[in-house]
Amino acid sequence: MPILKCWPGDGGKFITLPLVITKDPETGAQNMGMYRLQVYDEKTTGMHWHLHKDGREIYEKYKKLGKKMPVAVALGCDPATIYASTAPLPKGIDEMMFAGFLRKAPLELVKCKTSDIYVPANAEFILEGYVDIDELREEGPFGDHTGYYSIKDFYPVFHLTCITRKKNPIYPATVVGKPPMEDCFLGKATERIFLPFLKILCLEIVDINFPLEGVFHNCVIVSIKKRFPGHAKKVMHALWGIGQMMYTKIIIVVDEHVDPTDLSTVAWKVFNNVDPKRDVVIVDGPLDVLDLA
Ligand SMILES: [Mn+2]
Repeated sequence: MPILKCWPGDGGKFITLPLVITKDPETGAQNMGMYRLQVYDEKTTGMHWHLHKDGREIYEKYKKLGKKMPVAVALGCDPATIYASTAPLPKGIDEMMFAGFLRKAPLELVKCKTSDIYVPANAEFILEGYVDIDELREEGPFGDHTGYYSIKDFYPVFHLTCITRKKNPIYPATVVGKPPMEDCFLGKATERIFLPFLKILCLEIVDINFPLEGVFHNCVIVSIKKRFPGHAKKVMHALWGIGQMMYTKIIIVVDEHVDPTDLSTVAWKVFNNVDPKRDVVIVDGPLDVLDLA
């Protein structure tokens, strides 16, 4: 496979668009997430699941049970399915079901050859294998979507035991780096697809903009229908309480007549109308593992 080494300081070649599929040993529910795979040799890769990710949580369950963890990796599916693996869904919502919702047609699945995991039937390649619960190996560095290298760290190892593929498969890849890069548009899709859900949770939200330069989790501009003093602060705390919005470092709240995507107007309002001593709220909270500060 033409697996890319994207940047000169990268620790090696990385599979950058994998759909990593795992099965909860307690509930049997599947999870599909996009976790990069650093190629170590012909049969092993890194398994880069961060502390906060669903795949990692399932891994912790296998660890408790003392069992080897079966893992399947789909490479090259339809765009909705690839996107769904990156979507910040609530825990327990099946990414493949969500892909079916986006496609307006069910996603056809097929059982792996060597495990009970179900994988998208339209994938170009399926990598089957396992993660050993006692094994960690150095992973990285990797030129990340922040525009900086993520430093080396220890992560689990994926052992490849079986490959199935289409007759003439196409290997998919993406290159991330200083924004705007390819992944920015996955992020923008999330912004639009999830806005209606955010509006259900926070009725006062009108629109939202994650500027590309903020690498999504760092900054959000939100416009609201303000009804009472302190309303902006209520919205900030609500957003910090919703899923991956917890990583947001900077939230800028504007009135409903300001378009959050009109950065010039947002800057004009903020620079002129903010009394920092009164209006800026500084709180503590969790950060993404990739945070550079
Ligand atoms: Mn999930």
